[in-house]
Amino acid sequence: MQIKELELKAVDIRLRALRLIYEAGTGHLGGTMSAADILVALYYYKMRVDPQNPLLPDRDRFILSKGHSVESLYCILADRGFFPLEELDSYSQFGSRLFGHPTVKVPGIEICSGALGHGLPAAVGMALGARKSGLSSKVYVVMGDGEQAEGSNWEAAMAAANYGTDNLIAILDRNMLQITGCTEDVIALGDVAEKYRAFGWSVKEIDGNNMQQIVDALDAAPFEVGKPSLILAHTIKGKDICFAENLAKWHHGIPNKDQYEAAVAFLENKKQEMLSHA
Ligand SMILES: Cc1ncc(C[n+]2csc(CCOP(=O)(O)OP(=O)(O)O)c2C)c(N)n1
Ligand SMILES: [Mg+2]
Repeated sequence: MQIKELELKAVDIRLRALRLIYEAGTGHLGGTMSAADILVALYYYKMRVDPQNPLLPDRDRFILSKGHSVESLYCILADRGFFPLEELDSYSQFGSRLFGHPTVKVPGIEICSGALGHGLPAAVGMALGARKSGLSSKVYVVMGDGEQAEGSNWEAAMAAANYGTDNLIAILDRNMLQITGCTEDVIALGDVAEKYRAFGWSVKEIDGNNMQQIVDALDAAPFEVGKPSLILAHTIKGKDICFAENLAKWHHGIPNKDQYEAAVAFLENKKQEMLSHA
């Protein structure tokens, strides 16, 4: 897909994910919207995955380590054909496999995630496994910035550099918020680019809601031979949900009817503007 198509797709995915959360009355609006552009670039542009054969040995692997942001991912997996689109209606319903956090019951999901701090360690193992098996697979993992407070990330970061896993590309959704407030007020993350560099990673900073920048960074990875790559993606939590941007209370806030309709109108309008400029 070209950049304009990817941008349009991101609007559609936001509309679908918003509807999922509104209708189910549960979900994580803020983080699913901040990461939506990154997930669209991965699934419609970059990753080698086959919805008809989700366990293809040489597929690229994706882990949503900040598993609470799963709604955009479900919408993408359904749209790509990993499972039927109609199944999205069952999100968070009793008996559905579309839980509020990803599980391996869902085709296309590689690991259960949501307990923060597990995605990067698992990704390091997958990257090493792929290399040892002679596969050209890349492993992509999306982490949260609040999630960086989990010490397991730093053990994994050290191991990844130690083993030179340059088939590992981590993307850090740096939206500056976690569940209770600003990351810098809860557990300060500070200069996270320098921290990862000090751990032996190669780092690029981008606007993580800018499709061109996301695509360019994904194309440039690995940034250095023999080093794991970190894309430090500066994003807006609640991106494009007019009343929810940059507000911690929308981490898992549920829109009321008026808010839902206003958000849908904003996104539909954005789509029309994009189409009229196409
Ligand atoms: C081990 C663990 N501790 C606490 C939580 C509760 N929790 C869920 S989301 C969240 C905040 C995550 O913030 P961040 O990683 O910045 O995600 P984002 O801002 O992208 O939503 C927390 C603390 C959890 N899921 N797992
Ligand atoms: Mg965050």
